[in-house]
Amino acid sequence: MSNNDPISTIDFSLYPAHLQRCLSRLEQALEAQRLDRLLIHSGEPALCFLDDRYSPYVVNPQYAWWTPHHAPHCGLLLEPGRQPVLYNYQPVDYWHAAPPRPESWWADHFELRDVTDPNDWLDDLTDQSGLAVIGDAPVLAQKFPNAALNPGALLHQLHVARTVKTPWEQGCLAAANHRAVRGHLAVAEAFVPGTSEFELQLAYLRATGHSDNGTPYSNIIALNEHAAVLHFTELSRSVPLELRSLVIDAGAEVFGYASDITRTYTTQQAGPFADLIKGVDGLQTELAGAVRAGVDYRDLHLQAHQLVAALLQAQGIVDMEPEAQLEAGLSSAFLPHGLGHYLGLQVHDVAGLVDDDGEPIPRPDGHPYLRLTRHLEAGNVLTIEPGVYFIEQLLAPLRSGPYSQHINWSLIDSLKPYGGIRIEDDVLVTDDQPRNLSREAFAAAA
Ligand SMILES: [Mn+2]
Repeated sequence: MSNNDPISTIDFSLYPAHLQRCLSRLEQALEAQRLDRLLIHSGEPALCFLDDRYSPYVVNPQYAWWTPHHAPHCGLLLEPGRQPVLYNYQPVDYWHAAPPRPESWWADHFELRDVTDPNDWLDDLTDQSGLAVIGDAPVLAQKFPNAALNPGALLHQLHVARTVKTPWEQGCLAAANHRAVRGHLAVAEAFVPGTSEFELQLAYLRATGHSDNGTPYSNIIALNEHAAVLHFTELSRSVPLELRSLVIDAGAEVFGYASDITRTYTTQQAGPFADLIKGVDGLQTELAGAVRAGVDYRDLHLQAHQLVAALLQAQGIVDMEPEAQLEAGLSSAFLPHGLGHYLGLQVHDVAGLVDDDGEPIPRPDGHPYLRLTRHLEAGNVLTIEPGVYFIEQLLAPLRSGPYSQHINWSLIDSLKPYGGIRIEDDVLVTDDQPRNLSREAFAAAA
C-alpha cells in the first residue's frame, strides 16, 4: 500500500451502505420521538466582533455524518422512505471561490438542490409539523418557531448511533491515521538535528498537506519541559540550547474523520527517561491490545494506573506497591488525565459518558477527567493514551505529603527537564482482536 496518498486507501464502494445505516438509525430515532422529518443545517462561520473577518468554519458534526460535502449554509432534509435532499449552497459570488462541486460517489444518493441565498431556501419548509431541526445557525430559531430545534432525546439517539462506526467510517479513520503518520515521521526526523516547535509544526503541515486550520485539533508539539503542559500549543520559535525530549500529539482528517496520535522522543540513547519511554510504550501496547467488545473502559483506565504505578516502582521513582500507590492517589499525580476517548467526526467524540438511554455513566472516584465510561462495542474507535509526566503543580503537594519518603525526589528532579511522556494510538474494537489503526499506519509507512 502506498502511503503517499491516504485517500488511495479509501474504498468508496462502502459509502452507500453507510448512508443506509444512517437512514435506518434515523428512522428508529424519529419514530421513538414521534417525529417525521429532520433538517440538519451544516453551519456557518461566525463573524469576528467589530470586524469583517470570520472565525474558521467548523461543520456541524451531525451534518458531517451523512455526507463528505462540508460547505457552510447547506442543509439536509431527511425523511424515512424518501431520498435525502441536500440544499447545496452555491452563491453567486465573485469574491470567493465556489464550494467544490459534488462528486458522484456520494452525490448520486441525494437529491441535490442548488441554492444561492444562505437563508431563503429555509422558506421551502413551510410544513413544520413533525419536523426536527439540528444546527446552531441563528436563523434556524427565526425560521422554525414550530419545529423541534435540537431536541435532546433525538440528538442523544443519533450520538449513540455514531459510536459504532460503519466500514466506511472505519476506512476514513484508518486513512486519517495514514495521513497523520506522514507528519509524525517528518517531525521525528526533524527533531534530532534541532528544530523549533514552530518549524516542527510547519514540517508536520507540509507532510500531511494540512493547513493550520485543517487539522482536527491544535497540534501539541512540546520540547523539553513544555511536555509537562498537557495541552501545550504555544509553538516556540527558538531551539532549546539543550535538546532533551519531544512530545508530539497531532492528528489529521479525511472526509471529516479525525486521527489523534501521540509519540514521545528523546535525544538520550539510554538512561532513566529513555527507559521510561520504553516502559510507557510497553504498557500502552498492552492496554491497546486489551481493547475488546464488552470491556468496561473504566476498568482499562484503572488498569492503566496499575501499570503506570508498577512502572514507577520498577524505575525506582516511587517505592510503593501499585495498589498502595492507587489508594494514595499517587499514580494520578503522574498520570492526571483519562486513558482516552471515543474518536470519530469529533476528536473527543460524542456519547462517551452516557448509556444508551441517555443516563450518565459515572467516572471512577478520583478520576475526574476520564472521557469514556461505556462498555465497548465492536465498531467503536477510541484512543489509548497513557502517560507519565513530571508536573510541579501536582508534585508539590506530594513533596510535603505523608508519602514523601517513598518518592525518589532527586530522580524526579533529574527527569523534570524532560517534561513527560505520552503515547497514543487509535484503536478499532472488533468482535475479536482489536485493530490498532495508528500502529498499522506506522508499519505501512516503514
Ligand atoms: Mn487524544
